[in-house]
Amino acid sequence: MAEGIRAMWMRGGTSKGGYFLGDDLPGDKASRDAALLRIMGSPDIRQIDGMGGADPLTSKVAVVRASTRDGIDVDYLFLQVVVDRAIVTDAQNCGNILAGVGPFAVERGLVTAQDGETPVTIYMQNTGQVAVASVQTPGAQVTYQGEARIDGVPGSSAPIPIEFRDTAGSSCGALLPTGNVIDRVNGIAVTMIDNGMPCVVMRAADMGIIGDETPEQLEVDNDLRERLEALRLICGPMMNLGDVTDKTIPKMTMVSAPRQGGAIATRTFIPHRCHKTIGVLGAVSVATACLLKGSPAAELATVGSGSPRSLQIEHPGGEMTVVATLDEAGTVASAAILRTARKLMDGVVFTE
Ligand code: NQM
Repeated sequence: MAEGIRAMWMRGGTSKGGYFLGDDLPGDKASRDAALLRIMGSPDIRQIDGMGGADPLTSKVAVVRASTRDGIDVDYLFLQVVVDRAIVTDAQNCGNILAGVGPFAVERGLVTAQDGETPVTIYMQNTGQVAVASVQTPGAQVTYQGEARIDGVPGSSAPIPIEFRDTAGSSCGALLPTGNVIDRVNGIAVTMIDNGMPCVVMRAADMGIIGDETPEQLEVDNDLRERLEALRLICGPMMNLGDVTDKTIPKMTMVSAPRQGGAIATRTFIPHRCHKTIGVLGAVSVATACLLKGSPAAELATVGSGSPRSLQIEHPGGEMTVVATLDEAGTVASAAILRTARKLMDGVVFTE
């Protein structure tokens, strides 16, 4: 019988996926990717022959190792396993799957738990940046139980606050890779921005939608999807991302005035399915766009004042609060968000 590969399945924030120790996966990239496609059941829109949930948000992988970097506990590589194509890509990061990395690192013995709370400093290999997650460890054991609630997940869990530093230009080399707060692409005013996740932010109204539609309503709008993809393929190279045909970035966020007392309302294509909520680093990038004077997002947003500042980014499942610390110039110097995670399965997965 085949031996299988050791894996933990976890919900991280509003996403779900497989968490692996680096040494438990095949060492060469081609064999690793072949194994992950097999494990998830890709390519197949139903992922019926694998662990993936037939949605980009549940077809995700974290590869974690003890770090040799100064001041860093673990290195985290995020891999998106595309549902309907034989693609495994490291071109994007994921702040939701990141939420499970701290507890996973403690559970696998890469970080020694303290009694109470254990900070885990994580180097995000996809973008070369650092995040610090605080894991609840009463009696030096990870607990997933608690009172923290995040929109998009039923019930409550132990809080995992995560702080991001220096995320500007994570993949594009600069916060505003074109140097402009606004560019016009195919007649649409867009902000191309990267504060942890490359995003193209535009007014929902300019794309012919209201901005309060459900993801399902937007996903059946083929004309909208085609126009978004045409924009994305032009914006990718302008954002220093090269040809993005086979990449899951940039994300396409359509914004409108807030409906629930937050900072802004969003609908995001990631990039071919509409997100049921919003990505973590996507929310940080959109919050940053709201603070850029003259941007389409800033015109619609309610941003308050002072620093640190809480910006509630509304999405189809509720809101995600980004706590932004601003520098003297009013740009975001660091950002924090609250996530939760849950261990679902610990065992082996098979590739035969
Ligand atoms: O932006 C989905 C998610 C994400 C990414 C996506 C994420 C982030 O919700 O940091 O978390 O945009 O593909 O997991």
